[in-house]
Amino acid sequence: MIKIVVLISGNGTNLQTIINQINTGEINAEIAAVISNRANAYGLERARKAGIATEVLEHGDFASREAFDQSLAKLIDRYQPDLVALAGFMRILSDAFVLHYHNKLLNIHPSLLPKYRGLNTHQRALEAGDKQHGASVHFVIPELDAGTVIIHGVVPVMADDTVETLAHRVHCIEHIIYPKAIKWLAESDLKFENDRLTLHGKALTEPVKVYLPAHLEL
Ligand code: NHR
Ligand code: GAR
Repeated sequence: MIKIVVLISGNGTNLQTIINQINTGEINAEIAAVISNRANAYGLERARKAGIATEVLEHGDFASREAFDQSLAKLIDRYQPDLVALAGFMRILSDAFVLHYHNKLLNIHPSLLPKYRGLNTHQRALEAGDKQHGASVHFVIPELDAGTVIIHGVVPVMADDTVETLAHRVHCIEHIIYPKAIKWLAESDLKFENDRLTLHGKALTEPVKVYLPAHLEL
């Protein structure tokens, strides 16, 4: 069974869906620890309620990004995880950190990458008049939001959408695709070797597309 460390900064709804699917047996994995760079992140409470070890490492306590990242890596490595999952983790990670977890570091990003790397993705999709938006599960490489994408979760953009209504719809698809990608990795259905993805032994040349079920369209 694989061991996962989840990094969060906030609410932790993606963390919650992973906890839930582990508890129902849908994902065969163990969350060894949840680590937050903010002491007041509600996701820490979710982890405590689930009996998962929690750690707080506040970036403000460190002189530099590199110093924070080094301590973070030390903390993570105590748990010897097979996978480190960023779930709403809001700090850019230094190259050394990312390379230390080569092919083990996963992120969920709220856009259809390569569109809209970085922040304020919903607003940018609305301003561009996009008809579709969504979220991407991808491996993390030093270049921000540029690593190989496993799944695209696609949602429609409605004519009267605001940042809030669109963000809510994207969250719904995130809660479907992140557990799915982690399940595939946990069960070795998905492999990432020599920069190539295979799913059930077949080469994946583009991300798997998952669409929002109509009853969740809101
Ligand atoms: N680090 C690397 N090297 N590569 C990636 O792809 C990363 C990463 C760290 C985090 C998640 C991410 C996203 O999904 C992620 C991917 C934070 C920022 C950011 O600008 C950008 C992207 C992501 C997370 N953070 C500000 C910073 O100065 C702080 C913002 C805040 O605290 O609210 O780190 O898009
Ligand atoms: C998610 O929408 C995730 O895609 C986004 O933060 C949210 C976290 O929600 N990540 C980023 O924006 C990274 N830059 P959650 O805390 O409820 O899981």
